[in-house]
Amino acid sequence: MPSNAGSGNRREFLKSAGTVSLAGTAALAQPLLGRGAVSGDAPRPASTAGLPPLKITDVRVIVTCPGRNYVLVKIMTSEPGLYGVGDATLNGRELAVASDLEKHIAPLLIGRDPEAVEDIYQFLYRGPYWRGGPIQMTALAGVDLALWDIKGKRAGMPVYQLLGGRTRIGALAYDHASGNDFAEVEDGVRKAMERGFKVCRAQVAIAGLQGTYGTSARSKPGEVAGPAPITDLPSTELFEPEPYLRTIPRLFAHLRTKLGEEMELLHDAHERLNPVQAARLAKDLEPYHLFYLEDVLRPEYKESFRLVREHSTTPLAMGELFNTLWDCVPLIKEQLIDFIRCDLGHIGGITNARKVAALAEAFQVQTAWHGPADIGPPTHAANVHVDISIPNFGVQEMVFFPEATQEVIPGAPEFKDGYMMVRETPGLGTDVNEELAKKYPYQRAYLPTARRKDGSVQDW
Ligand code: GCO
Ligand code: MG
Repeated sequence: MPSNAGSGNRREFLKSAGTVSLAGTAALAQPLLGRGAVSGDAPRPASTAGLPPLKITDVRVIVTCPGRNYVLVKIMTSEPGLYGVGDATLNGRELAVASDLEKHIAPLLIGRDPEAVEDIYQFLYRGPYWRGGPIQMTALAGVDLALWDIKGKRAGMPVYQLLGGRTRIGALAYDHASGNDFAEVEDGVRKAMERGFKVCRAQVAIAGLQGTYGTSARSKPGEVAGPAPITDLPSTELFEPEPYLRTIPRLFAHLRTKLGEEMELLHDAHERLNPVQAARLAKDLEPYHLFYLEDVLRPEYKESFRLVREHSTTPLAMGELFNTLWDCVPLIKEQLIDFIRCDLGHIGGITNARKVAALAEAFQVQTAWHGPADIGPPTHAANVHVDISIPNFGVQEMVFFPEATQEVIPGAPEFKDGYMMVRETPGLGTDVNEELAKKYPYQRAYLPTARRKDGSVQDW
């Protein structure tokens, strides 16, 4: 039992950015029964022909805030110099995931064979009995990405090669445009077009409401991801469905009149509507031929997608708040959506995303993985490795990371002529500079919240 593995001084890590090491103690506490024989492991023969057996020797959890908070997982192995880096960032609950990784998950990994990616995924998902949820699934994603990174490095191949090889030249990317009025949004879409984007999301502030999702943080299309909303406590926005429902179709009417039909446009309703409002919006947007309408309903109400579907041919995307494969099943198997847009960082990483993608393929649903600034470069890289190796990829949300983030967590995918490209280096292509990370300590930050005019709670 690695129960006491360094519990004392590592408590300190929660107070600032830092590196948490679990080397040594936990490994020594395990009776080593042979290859891979750690607690909860199955004895199995070595599978990597010609290469010596590998063991996880250390798990480091790095919390850093180079512009906004990120949680990185660095898994060290018994092969000198061979390690993997994963991203376990959950916006606004970073320390809960870091603590899960450090206190509960890392001790289980020491001594284990890092090549057994699926087995480790199953063990960590089903092993604790309590399963799913954003905190646990983000922690799993951090581990999963680091393991795929190790596998790629060991094989000497970029991860997409291990997933079956290329199916396309790059991942069609979309940018974000937003503004206080239609002209500002139009300007934003034009800038995205000039930069080479073929797809752009459009969000506009709603007159009379204070703050509107998607119109403040990333207001400069084609530029770096906006600053994290680092406020001591969450801000409060105001939302009313009626003005929102009247404004959005007019925005797209404006954009189509000014920009024509060529540019692909999409919109994120951000889980704020009820079923009949969602159906109305989808129907009213039909003439403007959106690439898709995103998250019209809250994730709990999968059944309600049927109503939206029955009333409109506007393509629908959903999934960034899903945490498991089974969250995706109802919408996919009934073809109630056209794009599944899970967050690889919150559904357990590449291992689970491949299954979601394969399930979607069988029902003619395409992927559109979540790619905001609040997940780190390793997840963005993982998105693209999957995008370019599956047959049913749709589109990829992307951001440009600020310089400080690029220095601390280098290797994010590159943008070229409308597409995202991963680096051709072995593994995921991303890394973490642990020394530099220490210069950017964690800062408490929350997502905004929202209320209705009568003061009641509203989804943001
Ligand atoms: C998107 C998302 C984000 C989320 C954010 C929350 O489509 O990019 O909706 O903007 O709000 O990831 O942390
Ligand atoms: Mg969204």
